[in-house]
Amino acid sequence: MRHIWTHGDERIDRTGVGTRSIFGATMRFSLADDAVPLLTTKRVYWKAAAREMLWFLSGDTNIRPLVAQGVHIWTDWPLATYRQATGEDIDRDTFEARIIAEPDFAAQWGDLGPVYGAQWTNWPRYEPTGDGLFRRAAQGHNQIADLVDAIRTNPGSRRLLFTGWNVADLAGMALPPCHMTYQFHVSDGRLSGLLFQRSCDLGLGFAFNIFGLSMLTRMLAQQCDLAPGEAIWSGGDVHLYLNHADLVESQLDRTPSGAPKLILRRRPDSIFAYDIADFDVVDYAPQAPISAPVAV
Ligand code: THF
Repeated sequence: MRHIWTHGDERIDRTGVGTRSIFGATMRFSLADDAVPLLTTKRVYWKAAAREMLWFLSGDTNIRPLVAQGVHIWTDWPLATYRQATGEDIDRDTFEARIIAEPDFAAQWGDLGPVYGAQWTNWPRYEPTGDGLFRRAAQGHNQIADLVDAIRTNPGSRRLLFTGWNVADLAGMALPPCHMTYQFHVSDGRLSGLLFQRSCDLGLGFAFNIFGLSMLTRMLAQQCDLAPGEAIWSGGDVHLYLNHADLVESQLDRTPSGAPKLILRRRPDSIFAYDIADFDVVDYAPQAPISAPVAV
């Protein structure tokens, strides 16, 4: 954070907010003994990040179940689309209340298009119709189910990966995937996860994305009877938004402390059967939360 804030290349980004950015960065964290990378220089709402990861795995792409659980991190994109399409100056709380109360409204305005969950569990698959044509199959490729099978049956593989970057579907997405490719590796009975993230909001999203990677790696390790290895994170454009000065400077003034642990309380029957109550974070005593605006 200090390096980017001091030496980052200042540029105008897609959102118009402006960033300081570097290109290419790697971090690695041990997941051994339940260790989990979770910022202590501000409170991170890890349950929101955990609910988001479970929502990806459910295959859902509508914000409705998130909003119903009090997770607001995806609301701003459908809200912007709604405001633009209708010209209505609806506030965020009213929009979220309608998403929860009115299923038709949620179906029309709450969907993000074929984003993470759709590609992870239902990547479009085509089958021949018999007359030289192809039609879209009812069930696509479930990359997550295939990954669990592959880790179990072929742990030495260098193809233990899934990706959300479906080129043909990008135009239909509210936002093309940022944390786009996850690769896994088994060595010495330990499972490590590596995430390639093409674009990283280091002030807000990163804390969620690294927690998600770690949680998913732990779940996969548990399902495949492996011990947790490392969480390795690799970023393309890694940036700090210029309107995050308070967030950045307050955190740089603080000293990290403590060693939070992620506990998996139960071993569900499948990678798709986890519930938020199956996760706990202990030994987490962060410093005060710092709020900051998200660039849409
Ligand atoms: N766009 C931008 N500009 N930054 C991102 O981090 C980001 N994401 C997702 C999609 N587009 C993005 C959305 N994920 C927060 C956290 C994650 C998000 C979006 C927003 C956020 O505002 N966090 C606050 C509040 C948390 C809460 O309300 O519980 C925080 O203080 O952490 C990156 O995946």
